[in-house]
Amino acid sequence: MNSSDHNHGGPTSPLRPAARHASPGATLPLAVRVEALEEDLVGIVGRPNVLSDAELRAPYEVDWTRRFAGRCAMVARPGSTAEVAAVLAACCARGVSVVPQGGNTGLVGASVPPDDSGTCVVVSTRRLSKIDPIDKAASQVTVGAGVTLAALQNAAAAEGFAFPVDLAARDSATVGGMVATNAGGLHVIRYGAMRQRVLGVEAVLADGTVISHLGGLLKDNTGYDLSQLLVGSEGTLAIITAIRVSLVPETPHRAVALLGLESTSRALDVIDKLRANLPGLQAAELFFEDGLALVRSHARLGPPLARAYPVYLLVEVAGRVDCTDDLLNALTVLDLPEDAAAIGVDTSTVTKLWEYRERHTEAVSAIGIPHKLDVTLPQSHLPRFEKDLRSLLAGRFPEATLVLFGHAGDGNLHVNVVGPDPNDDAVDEAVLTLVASFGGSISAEHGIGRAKARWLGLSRSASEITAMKAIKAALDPYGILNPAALFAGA
Ligand code: FAD
Ligand code: 2HG
Ligand code: ZN
Repeated sequence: MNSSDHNHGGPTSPLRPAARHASPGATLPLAVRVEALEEDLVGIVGRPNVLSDAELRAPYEVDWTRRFAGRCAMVARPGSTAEVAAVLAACCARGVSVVPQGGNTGLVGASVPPDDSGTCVVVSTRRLSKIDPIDKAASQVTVGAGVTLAALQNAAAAEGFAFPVDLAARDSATVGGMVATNAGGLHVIRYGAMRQRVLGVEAVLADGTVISHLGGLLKDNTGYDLSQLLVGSEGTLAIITAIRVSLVPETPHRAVALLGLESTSRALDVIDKLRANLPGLQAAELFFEDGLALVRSHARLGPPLARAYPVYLLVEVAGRVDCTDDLLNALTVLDLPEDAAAIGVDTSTVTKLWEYRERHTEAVSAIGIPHKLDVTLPQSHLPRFEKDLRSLLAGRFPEATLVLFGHAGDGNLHVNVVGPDPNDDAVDEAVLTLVASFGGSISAEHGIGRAKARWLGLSRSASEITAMKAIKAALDPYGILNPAALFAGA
């Protein structure tokens, strides 16, 4: 490991000596320790980067869904890896817990304080926003954890590359947060999720120790892969400060088809056929008639097709040369009625067609605070799961509105349930139990966070959870990093 600081230009204030081996000073009352910590943090990141005023803290204390909120003592905004290290060393020495936060677009409640005690520190990574020059020979780049997905995508495009993980929260979600959640998104069928793009990370452990492995070597069998261990760790093992990612060649030509279909089974059949005929297929997104109606009324959009269909599938193909004919030829094989497809090849039509799918999340939020359940099923079980889910909700939660959509090509459905009290998790329990009965996963891409910690055992065995807890205890022995995430009651 070398311990180079990716953001070496950052620190302006003198760093306090790290209290690495001090055990949390638990002998003093927590309120006294938190007060002393504020002075420590001001000494590390400077007064303007310690937000303790309620109004300044507020945007960091509630999550995107509004279902999860809490209160912290302060928000610390370090500007370099060295500052993150000093902040964590100080929090560890004072025995004060830390919630790492990037863009705060996470959907499982783990980026905000877990309760109203006002005793934790939110560490925001947004100032870690440096993008190194692209290593063109290797098709790689190192970026700070606070770089947004859109900024990384734009930097890659400027040099003829693409960063192919994509999601609707691209303007706010940070690369660090996307690594911490192993974000999936819209192009997993072609390029995989974040895990497949991460070649190495720099991170700070709970006691302030920096670990750094940003060399980007393709072959590197030198023991445990600590970088991959941090992918999907949801801020429970370390704060990621920089990431080395792999890029792909830019594919500037895109073509999209929005198809109206009669059933979910038919949508899966279409996906199978397109996969076989379209090597450039990069998205296969599913939504339903009621979800489309909600999006259309929220976003004031006209109908995409001449008539309504029960099921919609949005498919996208992209390449280095025009791929419109590829898409049209592949659609011919499907034998669809003529008016059942809307095609987009220019940027404006492509963007418009994507709106019908991408705006589901905000349209759901506009009608209430959802129970948001992000699940994967073995693909062949999707139609049966959909049927059982609809009858389960109609029978047990008649007041519920279900908005179902997702990445059908990955077997990933987003189950949004609005109506039941957001503080009552009976509906979460019922849906996740149904998912487990199909051999599915209770979290496809958003993570476990706070929202699903109680049900981790539905997807992971007791011995797996014990092994995960052992790793947590080894890297964060005082349990100060995101204590409410992942493990219930940890
Ligand atoms: P945050 O919300 O700030 O944090 C998320 C988690 O990561 C928390 O546990 C936090 O503690 C931890 N964390 C953040 N930064 C760090 C760090 N530097 N080091 C250690 N831990 C850290 N997700 C998908 O997978 N696919 C989608 O298609 C998708 N679409 C979305 C669309 C919308 C409109 C919205 C609002 C969200 C969507 N998401 C999607 C969810 C969200 O954008 C992702 O989970 C994203 O990865 C979160 O990034 P963030 O920077 O906002 O992280
Ligand atoms: C998406 O695919 C996101 O749009 C958000 O993962 C899903 O809002 C949701 O449930
Ligand atoms: Zn998604």
